[in-house]
Amino acid sequence: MLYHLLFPLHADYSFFNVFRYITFRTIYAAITALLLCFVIGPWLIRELGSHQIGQVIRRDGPESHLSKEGTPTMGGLLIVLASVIPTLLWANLGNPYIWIAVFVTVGFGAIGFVDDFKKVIRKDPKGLSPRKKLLFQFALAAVAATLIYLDIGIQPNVTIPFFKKMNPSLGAFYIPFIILVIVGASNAVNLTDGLDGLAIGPSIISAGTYMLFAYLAGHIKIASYLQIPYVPGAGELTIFCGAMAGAGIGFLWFNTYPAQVFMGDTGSLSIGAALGVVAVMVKQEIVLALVGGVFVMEALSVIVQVYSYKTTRKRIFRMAPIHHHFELQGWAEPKIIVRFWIISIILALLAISTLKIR
Ligand code: 57M
Repeated sequence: MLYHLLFPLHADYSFFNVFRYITFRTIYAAITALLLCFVIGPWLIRELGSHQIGQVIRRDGPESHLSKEGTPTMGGLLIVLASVIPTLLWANLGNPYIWIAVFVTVGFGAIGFVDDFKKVIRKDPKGLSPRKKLLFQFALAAVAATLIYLDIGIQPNVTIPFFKKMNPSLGAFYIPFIILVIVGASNAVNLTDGLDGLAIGPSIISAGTYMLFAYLAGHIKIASYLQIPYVPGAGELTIFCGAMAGAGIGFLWFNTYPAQVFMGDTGSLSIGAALGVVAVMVKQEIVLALVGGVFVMEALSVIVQVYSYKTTRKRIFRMAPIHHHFELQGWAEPKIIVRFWIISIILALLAISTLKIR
C-alpha cells in the first residue's frame, strides 16, 4: 500500500524513487514486522493470558514440561499478522506471487487457529481431527498449486541442487508435487514446535535464506549469471520473506526460553506452509529439504519411531520427535534449542552454497 501511495511521488520528489527498490522495501518490511511484534506482542500475551488461553501439557511427555502448563498459546496470531501486514504495506500488490503467499499463510494459520481454538478454548483435547486437519491442508494447498501452475503459469520444472543442467519437468505431477511440498513443510514445522524457540529459530533462518533466493530468482542478470531459473516478478517475495524473518525475530523475543507464549498450530502450520509455497514459487523447491533440514530431521524421527514401534514394539529414540530424545538424555532445554539453531545455520549455508557448487 505504501509502495502504491508513495512511489508515484517520485515524479515530483526524487527521494521517493527509493520505494522502487526491493532491498529498501524488504528492510522496512522486516522493521515494520519487528515493531508490530513489540507493540502488539505484550498486549496479545496479556489478552491470551487473561482469557486463560493456556497450553494444556500432555502427561506422557518429559516431566520438565509440566511446569509449562498454562503458558499462553496461539501466539502464532502475532506471527501471521506481523508477516502479512508489512507485506501488504511494502510489497507491490499487483504482484500475484504476493497474494498467493498471503493466501497460504493466512489459510494455514486459520486451520491452526481452529485446531488451537477447539483445544484451548473449547477444552477439547483432540482439537481438529488429524483427518480433517489434513483434508483442509490438502484443499488449501491444491488451490495454491492450481493458481501457481495454471493461473501464473510457472514452468513445471524443478531445480535439482548441485546439478546445473538438471531441471526435469514434472508435467501433470507438478500440482501434486507442490501440494506435497506445502503440506509436508507445514507439518514438519508443527512437529518441531516442542521446545521454547525451537521451531521459530530455524524458521527465521529459512525465511532469511529464501529472502536471498527470492531476490536472486527475480533478478534477470544475477539469475542468468548463476544459471538458476529466472522467475519474473518473484523478486517481490523478498519482501514477504523479510517480513516473515522480522515477525519470527519479534516472536522469538517472547518465545525464547523460558517462553512467555507458544505459537500454537496457528503459527507452526502457517510458517511451514509459507516456506513451502515460497520455495515453489522461487523455484528452489528441493533445496528446502536442506534449508529446513532441522524440520526434516524432526519429521523423519517421528516416522522412523512410529514405524519401528508399530512393527517391532521397540523404540529407536527415547521419545519422538527427536528433541524429546535429547531432553530425556538430560540435555538442558536451551542447549538443545541453540544446538538445533546452529545446525540450521550450517544447513542454510550449505543450501546457499548450492548456487555456486554446481
Ligand atoms: C505438536 N506440540 C507440542 C504448542 C505449540 C505422531 C506424533 C509423534 C505427533 C507429535 C505431535 O503431536 N507433535 C505436534 C507438538 C506442544 O506444543 C503445542 O503445540 C504447538 C505446535 N503445534 O505451539 O502450542 C508442547 O510442546 C512444548 N512447547 C514448548 N515450547 C514451545 O515454544 O515447550 C511448545 C512450544 C507444549 C510444550 O510442552 O505443550 C507437543 O509436544 O505436544 N506427538 C508428540 O510429540 C508426542 N510423541 C509421542 O507420542 N511419541 C511416541 C511415538 C511412538 C509416536 C514415542 O516416541 O514413544 C509427544 N508429545 C508430548 N509429549 N507433548 C510425547 C510427549
